[in-house]
Amino acid sequence: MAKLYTMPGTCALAPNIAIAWLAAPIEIHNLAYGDHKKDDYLAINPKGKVPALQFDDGDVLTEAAAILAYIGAAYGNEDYARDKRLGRKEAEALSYMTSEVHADYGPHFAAQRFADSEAAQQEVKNKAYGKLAQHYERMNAVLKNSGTDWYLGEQSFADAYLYVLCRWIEQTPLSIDDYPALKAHRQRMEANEGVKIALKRQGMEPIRETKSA
Ligand SMILES: N[C@@H](CCC(=O)N[C@@H](CS)C(=O)NCC(=O)O)C(=O)O
Repeated sequence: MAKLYTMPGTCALAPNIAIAWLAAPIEIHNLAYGDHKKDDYLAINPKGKVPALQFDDGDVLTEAAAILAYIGAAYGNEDYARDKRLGRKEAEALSYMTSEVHADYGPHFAAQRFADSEAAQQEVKNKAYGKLAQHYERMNAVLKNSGTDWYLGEQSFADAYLYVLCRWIEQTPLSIDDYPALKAHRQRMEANEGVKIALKRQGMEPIRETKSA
């Protein structure tokens, strides 16, 4: 069976949720923190990051957006076909969330990759929080304007990734209270059975409005 590599607290939760939603025959292998930099895993994904999807023949697919596209195409209904509107909008949303929003978390998670001194690191972090605030503002508006419970007006994997981002905000000086549509989305996601299954598989707890993403 194909295997998805995850790690607690990470964006691998999004494909993990997708697998739960579609009951896709993909096993979850939850790495302990730190194992992603060990030789055994580096032989699977030399980038030393999660998620990675390993197929039965040994081939490996990395990058959350690509993995989600594969899961949708292989196990989703026809709306996931790339030429359908939901599929197109989902690809757009996931590209934005992975390459823009996640990327702007870089200075928060690993400030040392961006600057040397503590003061300079704090400065890049503060800049990043400003950019993240703009992202959350935008995503809050998209969700609100959808007029539905779902980011794109219908359930899609963008909701799974959005949930990851709405967990991470707890680690920052930003507050989910400033983004009411996102806060309500996060609460709905925590009540979702597939999300509960995925969280458990990844050794994670729901937020329950505490400061512990
Ligand atoms: N561009 C990659 C980013 C993957 C990524 O940064 N994963 C994080 C967890 S959310 C990770 O494994 N970080 C470990 C590290 O950088 O040491 C994707 O979208 O899948």
